Amino acid sequence: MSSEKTKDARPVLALSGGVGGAKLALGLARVLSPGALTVVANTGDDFVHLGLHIAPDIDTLTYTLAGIQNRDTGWGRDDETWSFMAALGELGGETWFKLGDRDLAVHVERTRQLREGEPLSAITAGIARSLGIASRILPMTDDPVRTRVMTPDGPMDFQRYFVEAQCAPQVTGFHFAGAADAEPHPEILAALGDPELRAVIICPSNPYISIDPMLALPRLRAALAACAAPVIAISPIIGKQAVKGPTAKMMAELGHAVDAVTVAEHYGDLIDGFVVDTVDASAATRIAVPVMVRPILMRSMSDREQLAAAALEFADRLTAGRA
Ligand code: FO1
Repeated sequence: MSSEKTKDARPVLALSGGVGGAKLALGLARVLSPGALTVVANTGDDFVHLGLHIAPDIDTLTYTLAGIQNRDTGWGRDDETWSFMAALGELGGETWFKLGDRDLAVHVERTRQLREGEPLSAITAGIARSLGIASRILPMTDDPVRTRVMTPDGPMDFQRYFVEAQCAPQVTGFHFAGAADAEPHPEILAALGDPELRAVIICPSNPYISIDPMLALPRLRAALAACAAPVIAISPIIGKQAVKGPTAKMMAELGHAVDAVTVAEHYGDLIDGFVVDTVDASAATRIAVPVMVRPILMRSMSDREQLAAAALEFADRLTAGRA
C-alpha cells in the first residue's frame, strides 16, 4: 500500500480473537510502520490437549502475521500434512481436534517452555521472532483463563463446544474461569496508558467469546475505559449475518437482535467509534457513538489494508475533533 516512508510509527493496540480478527490485524501491520502494532490475543480458547498447551488465537495471529496461515481453514499452518493425526487415529486416539504435523511443532515447543517456567508471553514473542514478525503479539494475560460455554445441559469447555460439537448446543451464557483474578500483561496496561497511543482497534471478532474474555480482566477493562486514545470497534456482523463463525447464532440464542447495533450496544461506553458495513448504513442513527460506514468484508489483501487504514483515519478524526 503506502511506501515505508509514509507509514505511521505511532503505536496502535488491537484486540483480536482468531480468524476474522487476524485478517484486520494483518491489514494494520501492513499499513503501519514495522513494530508500531501490538495485538492482544484472546487466551480464553486455550486448553491442554494430548498433554500439549494449545493457544488457537495466538497461533492464528502468529501464522497470519507471518503469512503462513492455512488459507482453507483460517487456523493452522499452510503446507500442512496430517501423518500424526492419521497415526493417532489408527491407535484409537482422540482425533476430534486436528493438529497438523507442522503446527504440532509449535505446541510441543510451547509446552516444553511452559514446563520450564517461561511465561506464555515470552514464548509467544520468541515464536513470533523466529517467524520474522515485526508486530508484537501479546497474550491478554500469562495467567490461565478458560472460557466455558453455558448450555441448557450444563457448562462445556470451549473447544468441546466449538470444535467437537461444532457450536450446535444452544448457548445461555459464558463464563471466563480465572478472569477475575488474572493480571493483564503489563505491556497492555502500559500501551493503554501511553499518551502517544494513536488508537485501540477492536477487531471484527466475536464479542462474546473473543473480546469478552479480555474485558473480563478487571484491570484491562478499567484501563481500556480510561484510555485517552480513541477506541474503535469494527462490526463482525453485516446485515443479519456474521462475517464468520457462530456470532449471529449466539446473539439470537442470547435473545438479542442479530445486527450491528447489538454489537455496538454490547461494547457500550468502552468504544468511541464504530465501523459498520454499507448495508448497515441505516443502523447508524441507532448507535450511540460516531459511526463510519464503509465496506468491511475482507476478501483480498487490499480489503484488509483499506479497512485498517480507514479505521485509523476514523480514530485520527475523532482525536482531531476533541482538540
Ligand atoms: N478448529 C476447528 O474447527 N477444528 C479443528 O480441528 C481445529 C484444530 C485447531 C488446531 C490448532 C489451532 O491453533 C486451532 C484449531 N482450530 C480448529 C481452530 C479453533 O480452535 C477455533 O477457531 C478457535 O478457538 C476460535 O477462535
